[in-house]
Amino acid sequence: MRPLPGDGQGSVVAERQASKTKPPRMYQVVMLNDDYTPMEFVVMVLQEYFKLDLETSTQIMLKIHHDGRGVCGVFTKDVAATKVELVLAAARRGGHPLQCIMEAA
Ligand code: TYC
Repeated sequence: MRPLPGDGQGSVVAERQASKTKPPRMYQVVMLNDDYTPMEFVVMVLQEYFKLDLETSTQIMLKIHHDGRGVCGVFTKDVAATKVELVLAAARRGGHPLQCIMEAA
């Protein structure tokens, strides 16, 4: 008779293997400064699309305003690409030149 698994006759227990799946590459979404987009709009975008609170959003907006660029968050590739698209679409709807890019983290 064929041995049943676990009956001690010919069944083999594989040792747990270390995971071979690497963590996904991450991407930071970066917003760039310009002279025309209102500060309030940038703060709204950070709250709405990056789920940041008012204080954090204001700090990031001011960092971008002073340094020329700032990181809004770090995400997997698809999520980062979607955030960039949503931000750019909202900016165009509002008639603002706001620029947003993604970079490998
Ligand atoms: N520099 C803009 C102003 O003075 C504000 C601004 C901040 C614009 C961040 C874009 O990503 C930006 N109205």
